[in-house]
Amino acid sequence: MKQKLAEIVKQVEESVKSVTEAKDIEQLRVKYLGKKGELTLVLRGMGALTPEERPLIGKMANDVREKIEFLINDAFEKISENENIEKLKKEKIDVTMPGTKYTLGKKHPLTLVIEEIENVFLGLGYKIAEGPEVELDYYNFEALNIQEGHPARDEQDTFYISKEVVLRTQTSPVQIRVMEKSEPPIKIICPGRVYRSDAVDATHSPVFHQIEGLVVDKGITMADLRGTLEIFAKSMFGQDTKIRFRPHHFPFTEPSAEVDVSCWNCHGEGCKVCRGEGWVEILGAGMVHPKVLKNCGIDPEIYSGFAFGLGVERTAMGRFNIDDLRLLYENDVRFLNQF
Ligand code: 2NL
Repeated sequence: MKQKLAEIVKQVEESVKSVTEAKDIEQLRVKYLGKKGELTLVLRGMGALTPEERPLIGKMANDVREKIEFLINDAFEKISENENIEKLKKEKIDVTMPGTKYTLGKKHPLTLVIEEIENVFLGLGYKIAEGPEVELDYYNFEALNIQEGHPARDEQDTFYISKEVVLRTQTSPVQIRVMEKSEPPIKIICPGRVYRSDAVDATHSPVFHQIEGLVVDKGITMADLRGTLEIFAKSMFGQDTKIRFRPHHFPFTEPSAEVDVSCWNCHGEGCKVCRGEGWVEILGAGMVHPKVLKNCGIDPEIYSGFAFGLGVERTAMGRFNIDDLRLLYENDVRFLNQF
């Protein structure tokens, strides 16, 4: 039996030398130490030993087990270390290789202008309101006192989905919806996409952006409108900016005005930006027409309000000195990266 045990140790010593893969080591472990392994078979024969021999052989068998375990574990460690080294060699990274270039996007100039304007009015306590781009003819025209037969309602100018449904031509319908649903005081601005049936050129696009503002409360006057637009113009174009009102006509305001700001480029001297005028038109505005208030269930005897509208593309073109509106839609990254 002693001899048998010694033989097993020798066999293991030989086997571990020739093994090259970790999985083969596991096979050796099963072969020698497993339930049906060689060592177990020898130990089964212990019953035939004399009581004197038994503890001696028992101790020997334990020593042999320890020895085999040591041999196998040692071989396993060496082999897996080698396998790791091989693996690392294969996965070696060349740190001198050029990396993957990630390009970080930027906000579109129209988004920049919209956010800047929103921030001015949020600072004045306004809320931002939004509404549908596909709108009922009633909200887009009728409620705004733009009557049947008005040129703005012509199919030449407006995209009609059906007789009663249009693509909104301004964001005023959002304001109508807010007035219908809420009680004054109302202080909102409505930014959004609007549509008009225009051919594309340097200053026209069938899809463009507008921001309208509306304030309705007791005792609102033209002076409030003027003060508000002055604060707005100064924060957008610089503290030395002046504004001026020119009489105009809109069906939804009375009185109405077109609003100019002193040229941000030449400060009134006259230049290319203002075409020698010293002033640049940026807004339309006025006191909300009493009929419009009435259409929304607001009593014009108690309340009054002002409203204004501005074109975002126009403002962006002025702000960033862009001479062709089409640049804003072509999305050439060489253009967009400049803002
Ligand atoms: C322009 C002119 C303007 C308004 C928009 C408005 C809205 C309601 C009632 C009354 Cl709900 N008015 N909006 C008022 C005056 C002018 O826009 O030239 N926009 C580019």
